[in-house]
Amino acid sequence: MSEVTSRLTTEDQKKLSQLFGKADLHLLYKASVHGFSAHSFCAKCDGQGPTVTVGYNNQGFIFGGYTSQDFGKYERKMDKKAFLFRLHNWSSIQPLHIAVNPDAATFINSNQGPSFGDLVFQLESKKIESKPGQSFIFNTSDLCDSNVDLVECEVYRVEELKAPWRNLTWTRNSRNKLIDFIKSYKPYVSSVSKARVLLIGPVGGGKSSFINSTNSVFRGHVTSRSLAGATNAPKKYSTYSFRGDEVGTSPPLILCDTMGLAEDTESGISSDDIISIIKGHVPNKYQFNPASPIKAVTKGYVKSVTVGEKIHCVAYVIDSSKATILSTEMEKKIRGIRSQVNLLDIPQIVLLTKVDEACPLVGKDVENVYRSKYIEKKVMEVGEQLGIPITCIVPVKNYWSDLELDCATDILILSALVQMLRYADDYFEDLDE
Ligand SMILES: Nc1nc2c(ncn2[C@@H]2O[C@H](COP(=O)(O)OP(=O)(O)O)[C@@H](O)[C@H]2O)c(=O)[nH]1
Ligand SMILES: [Mg+2]
Repeated sequence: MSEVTSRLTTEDQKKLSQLFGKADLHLLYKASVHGFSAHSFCAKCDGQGPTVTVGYNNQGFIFGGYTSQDFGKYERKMDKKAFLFRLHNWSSIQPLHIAVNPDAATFINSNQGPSFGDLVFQLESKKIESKPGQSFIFNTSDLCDSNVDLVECEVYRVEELKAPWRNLTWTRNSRNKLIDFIKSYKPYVSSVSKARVLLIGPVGGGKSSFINSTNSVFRGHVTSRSLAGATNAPKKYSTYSFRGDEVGTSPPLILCDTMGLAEDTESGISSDDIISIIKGHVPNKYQFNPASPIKAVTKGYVKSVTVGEKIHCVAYVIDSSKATILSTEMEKKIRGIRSQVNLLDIPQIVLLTKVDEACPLVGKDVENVYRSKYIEKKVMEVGEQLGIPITCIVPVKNYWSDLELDCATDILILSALVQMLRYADDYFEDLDE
């Protein structure tokens, strides 16, 4: 789909952003594109954190409300940070800011459209309903010259930066330290020369791109090795060793790429095949057949397996840019796999990809990743959905359109790799005991 463009001019955006301090706006919903309906609004805006709703009437008035709370069906919430506003098209006139009455609750309820208690956007009838006096003290004429007909309604996520919730140093020196860690890493078990990490996740999550990105960082320039973005997703099992100027001829890591997970039971890799990979029975280049998982009698099945051929860490690769990160079916599927992987005592982590797409502040500057409230929210969300501790979730931005390497992007990728090696070592230590 072509990108939906904001109706706010740059000047309007600047004025509106002033009302929040240091914040960026990310357009989630535009009624003229997504539909003047409560259903379309809910689909785009529920659970997105702080948002600002912007209404337009045919007299050129721009007005609306801010809430720091999630929108969610039939939910009533109190929000002391909520406010209403109006921007004026005369640049000399400051935006009007109407703070919430501190004694009154603001009820957020997306049943009909964005609601701020006294101001409700009735999307189906393209009107606002305004009954000032309870949560906010204002005159409808000040907001919109009492012209309640809506020609457009947009909802933006308000992206704010906070003190970093995880500390990373973004210098060349710290990048090089991560490289050094990888170069000097040796698996705890002497019979194993490389840690094997299996990447699992829904199609399009960024598995192949992560392998390409790793290869790029190790080589010192952007490369394209694994088939990223393949529309006809490969059904082959592929294992990747690396080499490169940065890490020498044999860095101690193998990344294993699988066919993606699908929501239904017929397509996508089966849980049985995943367990066979983890146990080391699946040969490189094996063609999966979702209808018939690999068995001991299947051609190529690896019968006697050494520790080095087994998987030592599993990484779930999940796209952070989707409004709902994991559907109920996908959550169930991954939880099912997780419980089997737990029984095998394999450490597991999550790579939360596409953070540049999920949060525009990170898109502008990758160093904002741990300062983005939105990314933190997504980390919590995925942690809760999969029952994985936050410490095991690493946000990454892959090299997907870039032509040149960038220090901050390298640091995120290398941090994820270091985390994998550390977890693999936990596995080796447990084996030794
Ligand atoms: N913006 C953004 N796009 C990404 C990122 N990683 C992957 N992509 C895109 O997402 C699509 C799917 O990625 P791919 O690696 O093929 O996913 P796979 O099916 O899990 O192997 C490709 O078009 C990539 O360009 C990322 O970190 N940021
Ligand atoms: Mg792929």
